[in-house]
Amino acid sequence: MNKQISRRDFLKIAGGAGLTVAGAGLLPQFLRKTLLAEQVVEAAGEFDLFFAGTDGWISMPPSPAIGFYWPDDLAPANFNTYIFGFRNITGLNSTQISDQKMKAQHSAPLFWVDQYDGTNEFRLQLTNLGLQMRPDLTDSHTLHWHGFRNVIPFFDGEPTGSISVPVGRNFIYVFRPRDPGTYMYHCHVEDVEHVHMGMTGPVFVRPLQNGNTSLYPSGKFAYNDSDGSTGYDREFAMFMSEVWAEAHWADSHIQLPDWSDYKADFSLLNGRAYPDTLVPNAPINAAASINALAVERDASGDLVAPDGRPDLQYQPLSALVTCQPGERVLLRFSNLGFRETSMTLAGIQMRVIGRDATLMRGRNGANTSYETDTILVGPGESFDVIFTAPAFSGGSGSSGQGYDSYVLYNRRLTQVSNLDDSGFGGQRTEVRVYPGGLAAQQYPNDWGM
Ligand SMILES: [Cu+2]
Repeated sequence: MNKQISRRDFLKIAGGAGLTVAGAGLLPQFLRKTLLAEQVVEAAGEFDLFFAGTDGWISMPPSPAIGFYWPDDLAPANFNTYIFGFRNITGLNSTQISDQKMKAQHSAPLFWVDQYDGTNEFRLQLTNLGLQMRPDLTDSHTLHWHGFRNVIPFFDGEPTGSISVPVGRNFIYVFRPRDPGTYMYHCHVEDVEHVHMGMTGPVFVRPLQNGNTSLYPSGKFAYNDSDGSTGYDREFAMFMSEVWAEAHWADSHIQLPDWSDYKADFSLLNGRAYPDTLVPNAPINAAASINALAVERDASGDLVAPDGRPDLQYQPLSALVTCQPGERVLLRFSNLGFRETSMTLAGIQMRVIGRDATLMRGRNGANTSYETDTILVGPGESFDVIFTAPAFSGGSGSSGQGYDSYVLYNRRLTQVSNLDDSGFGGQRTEVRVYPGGLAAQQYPNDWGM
């Protein structure tokens, strides 16, 4: 059987079932035939992406030790911070998949989907590889698409209102994304812990308007704007998260953190703290990056590290922005840390064209976008900003490096320095304007070189 259950059918059935409660004894069988998890899975059929939840190790930049919590004394060579996280295991065989235990990445894999056009449901299968450092925990995982407005509870991922994925099981989430924009996703099981431990990442919904080269030459848009105002040449995810060293140590040492003591030690952009934010992406297979950033994998299915940086093997996504004069650059900010961020792009005005996956337009169509150099992004919020790359000045301050450099950083001292007295760390990166020579972007956060 491969009959698809549409959202409308589901509501009709659920409503109908409710009406029959007082009536004939049809209800149990009726529910059994329509609402069992296995049958929805069966109805879902093939998947577009296959993710795994597991645990693993990442690396924060060297800084003074944080009590006895960090660097973590259980960390394998090259790493210092324990995480829970996701991996993209699409295309791996079953042996390779089980070999990805304790090889989670942070931030979680960047993926994107096309707006629903009536036919293109998006299916993401999730499996649970368990937590290798925590044999005492049998936590399930889910994939919750934060801010998504039209999800039926079954696929929402909030574990008390829908199902979750136990160790060793698979589940296919089915989406019909109707609202373009920048979202974030996370595991919703034990969510303070699983979110903070790293099961968080960015996801974009691409508008139906994409491909319309008469509105903007690239044919790439953030929203269905009808006038080309959200057209862009390059796009970059700016995903924000945090590491509280004590909580990560507690999870690797089978202790319980007290979340009311929360005090983040590291603030991250795309899973990295400055200056690692400037390190290139891990090698990307551009041709395979159809629905997700396809980080190159070795024969065992493990991630290939950025060149010369084995410590960043499980932090594949760069936060450096590269562009050429006159190009429109879309920055997709989202925040799943637990604190508000204050992101400033020094020397370039940004135009806020979307917030929380909503085009900046009033109900009467009025344009409510605005220019600023600073945005305040609360936990769970997203901002879409576009700036036009300024003329190449020949390098005031760039000392012959061949590009102009503009700093993009969090104005909050604790979140930009990580309180390391070297001044390094935190949510800081650069926008580099090259005079020319960059290739067109093939995937988000592609440097074009
Ligand atoms: Cu989880």
